[in-house]
Formats: sequence, structure tokens, C-alpha cells
Amino acid sequence: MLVECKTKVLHSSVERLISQNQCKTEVLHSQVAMLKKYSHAPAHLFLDDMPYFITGAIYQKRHLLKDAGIKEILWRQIDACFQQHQWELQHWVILDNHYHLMGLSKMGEELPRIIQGIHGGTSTPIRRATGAPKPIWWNYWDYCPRNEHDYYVRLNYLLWNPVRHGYVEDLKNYPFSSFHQLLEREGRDKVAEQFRKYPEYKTCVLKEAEDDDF
Ligand code: NI
Repeated sequence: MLVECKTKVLHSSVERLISQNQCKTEVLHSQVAMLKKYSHAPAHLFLDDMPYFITGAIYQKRHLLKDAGIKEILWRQIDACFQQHQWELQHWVILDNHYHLMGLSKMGEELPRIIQGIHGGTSTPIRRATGAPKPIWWNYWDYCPRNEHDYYVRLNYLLWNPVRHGYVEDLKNYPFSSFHQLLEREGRDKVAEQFRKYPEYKTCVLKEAEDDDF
């Protein structure tokens, strides 16, 4: 991990915020890795002004988010909770039993409250709509990309998720993600270039989520 860190510091043009926090991140990542040896519960990093890749999952992977109206409720709650804590919601995708977010933190330590707001605020509507027994939500995992390359691999992973999970063959046909805003803002060529330049999203494994296929 440290060798990787040094290499990245030397060779990559790291975004300002990331590079400022990079070594701090590395130290914390190794502490988290140590923590994980002793505890099954996911360990969370709390860093200010940092990109965060977040995955949240429904208990037992039940497809409780299948309905478009439920996805809408969840998205609104995610948006509201990010705004409440002044975290910037950069990208999002909602699948039938989990979601992925890319955000920029304000105060890192507020992450648990944000997730609590998202999961707590949507449990009742999901339960009412589906009749599913408690608990609705299972867990969440977070990961701070360590440099620009890492960030875009994760971002592409997020955007490509509907294809990865077999929902659609063309991202344009999946409405429940920020892909459409990105396409509108950046244009087709630039988005295509982003996927070409950072192809590792196809083989990326979410280590933080216990290597599960989210
Ligand atoms: Ni996924």
C-alpha cells in the first residue's frame, strides 16, 4: 500500500484536494485494514473535503427498491441528507437492492448521520410499499479514492453499474443514475473518453464491501 502510495504521489497529476489528504488517507487506510482484522463490522474513514464512494445495501439483498416511485423517494432523501450536511452529491445510481454514491465530504465525521438519515428516512415508505419485514437496510461501505485515476475508475464503476448488474445493455436506457446529467453536461465524446481512459472499472472489486458483487 505504501509503495503504491509513493508511486502515485510521484507519477500522477493528483487533484488538489486528494493530494493534500493522500498520505493522511494512506495512514488511515492501513489503520482501517488493521481494524478489519479484528472486527467483522465495516470500519469507516472520516475525512473532510474528500471524495467518498459510498455503497448502501438492502438487508438480504431483497429487491425492495424495484419500484420507480421507491427509487424516487430514496433519491430525494439522499439529496436532502447530503444538502443538510453540505456534502456535495456528485454522482449516484440506484439499483433494485443497493445504491452507489460519489460525493465530496464537508465534515467527514458526519457520514454516519447522513447514512442514518438516508436509511432511517426511507425504511418506513419502503416497508409500507413492499410489506417487507424489518430490517430494511443492511449496511453501508465507504471508500475514499486516493488519486484522480482511482476516482475515475470508481466513478465509471458507478455509472456502468446498470450494465454490470444486467439491468440494461445501454446506459442510456437506465434512468436512475446521474449518467444522463453527465452526458448532457460533458457531451458524448468526453464521456466516452472517460470510459476509455479508465477501463479498470470493469474488473474493479469493492474491497471495502467484503468483495461482494455490488
Ligand atoms: Ni452495484
